[in-house]
Amino acid sequence: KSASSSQQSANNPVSTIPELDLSKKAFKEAVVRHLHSTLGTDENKANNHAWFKAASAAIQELVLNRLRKTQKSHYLNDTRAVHYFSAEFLMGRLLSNNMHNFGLFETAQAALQELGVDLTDVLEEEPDMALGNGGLGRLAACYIDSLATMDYPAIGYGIHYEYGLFRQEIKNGAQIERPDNWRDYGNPWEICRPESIQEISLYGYVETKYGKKGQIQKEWHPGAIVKGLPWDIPVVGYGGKTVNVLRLWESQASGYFNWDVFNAGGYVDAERENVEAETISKVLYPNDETEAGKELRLIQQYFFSACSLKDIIRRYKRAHGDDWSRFTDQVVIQLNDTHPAIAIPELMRILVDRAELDWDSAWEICQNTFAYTNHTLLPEALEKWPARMIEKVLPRHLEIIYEINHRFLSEVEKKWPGDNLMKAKLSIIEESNEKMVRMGNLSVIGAFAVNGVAEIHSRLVKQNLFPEFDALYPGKLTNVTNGITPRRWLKACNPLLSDLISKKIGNDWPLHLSKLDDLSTLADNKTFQNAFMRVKQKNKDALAKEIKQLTGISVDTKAIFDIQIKRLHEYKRQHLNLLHILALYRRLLENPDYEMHPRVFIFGAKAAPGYALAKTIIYAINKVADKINADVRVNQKIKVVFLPNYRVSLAEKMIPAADVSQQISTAGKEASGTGNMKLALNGALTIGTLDGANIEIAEEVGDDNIFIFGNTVEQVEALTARGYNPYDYYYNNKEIKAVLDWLDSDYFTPGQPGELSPLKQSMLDGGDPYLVLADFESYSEANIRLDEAYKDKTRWAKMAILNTAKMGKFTSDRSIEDYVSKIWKLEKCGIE
Ligand code: 4GP
Repeated sequence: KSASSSQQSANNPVSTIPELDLSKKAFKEAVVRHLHSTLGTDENKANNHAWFKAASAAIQELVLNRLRKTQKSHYLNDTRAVHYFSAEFLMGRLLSNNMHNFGLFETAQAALQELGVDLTDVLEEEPDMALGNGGLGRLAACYIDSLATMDYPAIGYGIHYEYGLFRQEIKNGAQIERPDNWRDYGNPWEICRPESIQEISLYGYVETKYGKKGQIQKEWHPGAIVKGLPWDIPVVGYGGKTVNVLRLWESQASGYFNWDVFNAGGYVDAERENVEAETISKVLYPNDETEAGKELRLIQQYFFSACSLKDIIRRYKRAHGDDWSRFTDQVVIQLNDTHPAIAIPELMRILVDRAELDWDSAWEICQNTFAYTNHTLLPEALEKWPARMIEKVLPRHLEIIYEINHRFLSEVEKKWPGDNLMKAKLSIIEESNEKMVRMGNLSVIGAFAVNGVAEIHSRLVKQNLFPEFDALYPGKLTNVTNGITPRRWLKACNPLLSDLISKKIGNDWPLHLSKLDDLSTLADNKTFQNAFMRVKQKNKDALAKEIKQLTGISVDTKAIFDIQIKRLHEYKRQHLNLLHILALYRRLLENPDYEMHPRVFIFGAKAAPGYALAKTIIYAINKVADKINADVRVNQKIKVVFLPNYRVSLAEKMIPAADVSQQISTAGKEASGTGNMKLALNGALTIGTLDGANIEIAEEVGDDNIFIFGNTVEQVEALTARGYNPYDYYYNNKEIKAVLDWLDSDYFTPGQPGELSPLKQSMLDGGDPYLVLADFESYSEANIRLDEAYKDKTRWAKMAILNTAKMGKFTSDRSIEDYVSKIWKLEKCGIE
């Protein structure tokens, strides 16, 4: 047995794969070899970044070895695979994750230590791969981890953005956006695959021709051709057996002359289009869940969808030639939201125009290929494109969309004869001032399965968003509750807790998360409670250091660490949290003996650059923080911290240290949430509304172990129907009035009164669209319950343990099994 095997700790699963059974010595040699011959430096000169590159290269050797074996096995077994189309993959860092998934983390740590290098410092050198905005992108990353872990043939398809989500700086309290140069010093994981370049077309016009049998044929004469260069990021499954791929497309000028434009005398224009090709994959659109409606974004969506489809078809044809009859046996495509929905008419175009299948056969293939996940009910977030824009960029696709719609509307006519209102509602085309193409409707019509992401969300998708589609296509709409990978979100990010858990219940919980339930029997055990809370304390100590370093703020690590981390959006109600902080502040000023356990309110959030009120909320949090943290009358009791540049790697440091998880969206607005799962898994107690996955978390942990407050979906609906008036709350609740009025003063923004007034206005004259004031009192009460609970250390420890113990349901492995059994119908393909 090699050295590494004998060193396996309780937390490190013994790899069953010989080539991964690397000894410390072998790993050391590999790192040094890469330091010398890949990086051209040596042990004496190397800085942490060089060590990071060398360590990554050493791991990548193993990764590529397993990747080759996986691909060979999938090829030989001619497997059915899921193709996960997503405009966003929020991957974070990969080195630590890959080490953990290979079971080599501790070996690597020891090896580097012998070389005089601290692995923790080395890991800090890796830039986050932030190719996503938030929930939907991080979900995609968790899902490809689980797919590889469970040996399912799968490939992620997306865009190789040159700049990921902006880097956030805070200057005088305000958010500043800086470019995210994540590849400035190269990326050790990605593999460029010029041999798999694809070309896609844009613009131009459609010619109608007549075939030999007099049939109508359409030919698209594109105005521009763009090259898609694939970059592959290996996705290592836990245990290291399967390594799948995330394939990201970079756009490049094709070098082809645009003859149509050239012939018309437009030489300059032809050149310009070549240059523009490169801008397609330049930046990730920072979403504020409102539709930007930018032509470039539509082109991005088409670009990666079309490249990916070509790639899939190339692979299919290699095995099956021109026989399309097996296509839907081999291929299922999951559309992660509507962003890749343009793939539906694109596949129709390929089948009808290129493969010359008749429409009905093509449509049958199409409808059995796609499945669609909806991630939000916010009406402003449901994508619509002006028909005129699609006509310009993708003239043939607009024709195809019209044809799909025409045939679809005759189905509607059959079901609801003569009902024109129904037709107008379900039509893919919205006949508004400007004709719009509704991508949601297109997705529901073109997919064989549609799912929401938590029970309540899927119910609302059926009841409120697509009720008629549910009647028309019974069984098509379904639920798959989101999940998170416990490898990244417990094992890797919280080693102390992982070790403790493994010592108690064995080390296979990362693969079988429901095993955590075995901890329930220890929830009352004093020794275990102490050990559990000691871990929490150490994690809080570590976060306190990080806070000090990032913001200069000192926090009391005996205080309650109360964390709200997520994109900044009014529906997520960071401002409800803030109003409550202001209320506490006032209570303490009025009564210095006001009873409360010291609490540190910690925020992390990026606001979309164009979302003014979200930026005002960030500014307000920082200004309130400045004031409170400097106010000796209260700062032993409350501190407020806004950690800049919230991202995956920062989340990994914050989550293990949380006592309290804030999940306080307006009921009915948060589709699921996944941060709620990560925090509870790490032993934080949720204060939350009956929204999204909070409801399912409450079911799992039990009402005694969560702090639920606020209006339910039904109450929100009733309140809105009655005519909600925020002024009722403003005038009837002195505390609400006082804290809102406070925002008008210059107390928090000395010399600049009114800077925070837009926030107050949004909750009064603005109509308080997310019912902050309606939930304030109930929220305040829930906070008092929470404070009470924290006083009783034994009770709190028990509740925290039970939160960790009861999170088994929320492993992304379970979500993937749900997708597989309900939608994808895949079989595992193990590698020898
Ligand atoms: C998010 C939802 O807001 C969140 O509730 C959900 O957990 C997540 O998707 C994954 O399903 N939506 C987005 C978006 O990220 O861009 O619409």
